[in-house]
Amino acid sequence: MDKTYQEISNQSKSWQQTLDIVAQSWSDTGLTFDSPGTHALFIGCGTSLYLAQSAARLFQEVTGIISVASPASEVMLTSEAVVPANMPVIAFAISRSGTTSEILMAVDYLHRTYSNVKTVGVTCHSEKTLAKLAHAAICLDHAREESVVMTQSFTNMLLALQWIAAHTAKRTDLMTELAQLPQALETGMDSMMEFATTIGRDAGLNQFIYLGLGSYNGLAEEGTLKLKEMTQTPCEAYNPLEFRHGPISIVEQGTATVFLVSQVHASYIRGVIDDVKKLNARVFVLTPAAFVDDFAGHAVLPLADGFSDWARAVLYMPVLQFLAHARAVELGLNPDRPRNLSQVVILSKSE
Ligand code: F1P
Repeated sequence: MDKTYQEISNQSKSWQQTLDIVAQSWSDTGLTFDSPGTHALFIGCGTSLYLAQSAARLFQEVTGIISVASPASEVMLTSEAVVPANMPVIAFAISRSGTTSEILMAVDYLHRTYSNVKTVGVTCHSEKTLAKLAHAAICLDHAREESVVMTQSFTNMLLALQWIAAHTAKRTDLMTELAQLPQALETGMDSMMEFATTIGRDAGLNQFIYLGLGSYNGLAEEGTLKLKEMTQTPCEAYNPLEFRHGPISIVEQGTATVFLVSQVHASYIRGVIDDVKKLNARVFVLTPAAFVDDFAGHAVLPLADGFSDWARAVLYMPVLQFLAHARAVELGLNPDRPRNLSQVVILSKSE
């Protein structure tokens, strides 16, 4: 069995490990959002940027703290447009490897340029540069991968940031929900794998559109990145309501549309589903089990009930990861060796 598959399948275990250590890790940073006006900044590259985008939405949603996501490169190249200048900022610098050039350059730039910014490395490699360079670090070494593509590291780092958000907001109800996610994943894993494998093996599908709104948009983007990395399949991610505003032109026979449905937006998303169906798109819906009947006639994967949209976010990801993996295997590709990629992008001195 390839490493990628093992790492996707390991997530209920690694989520539990993250939940076991995150309270202590956050407390050890000594940081809080208690000072009035403190802003949150989330930065990363590639998968870690999509993570930053979801995390910023999730963070602001429950804390009310202004939260911005940015590619790490823009922190140093267009810093005035990204970094709040006159208020305290906690900047979460996300990088599985802790060695990506742009993230290290961004943290170094923040330290040299902004005395109002405290940096927190979020990483799966405590021994690498980021954890030492940043003012503080959240290290999830148990969630690192041997394979190139990021799967469990994405969900674990997101889960840790969600826990910090819920803790900051003093939302014990959400912390309780997060604590139930490993079991929900364990219970749902087989059906997720089966659903994803059926789609991934379908030779009639030639392009994929992932649709997610708000914090789910970063998840949709990350889903497409898995497909690109492992299979080089044409794919794009959109906010479902944005999809009608032009991009819907690309729908044709053989287009798979995969909807990450949140409970509160379900009625809006149903309208988009009707529209793409009329254009002969294939429709796949991931939704809490209680809403399955609302999507009768489509291929639906019921996700665990009993979670708010906010807490359920990471539960969508293993499905999209399994889908990319299944398609890679179907196409005869090795998921552990994606084309043109290595685990880390390190820029040469002149770049
Ligand atoms: C970020 C990243 C990965 C991508 C590739 C290169 O890594 O862009 O998302 O899959 O392997 O690196 P990191 O900064 O999170 O280690």
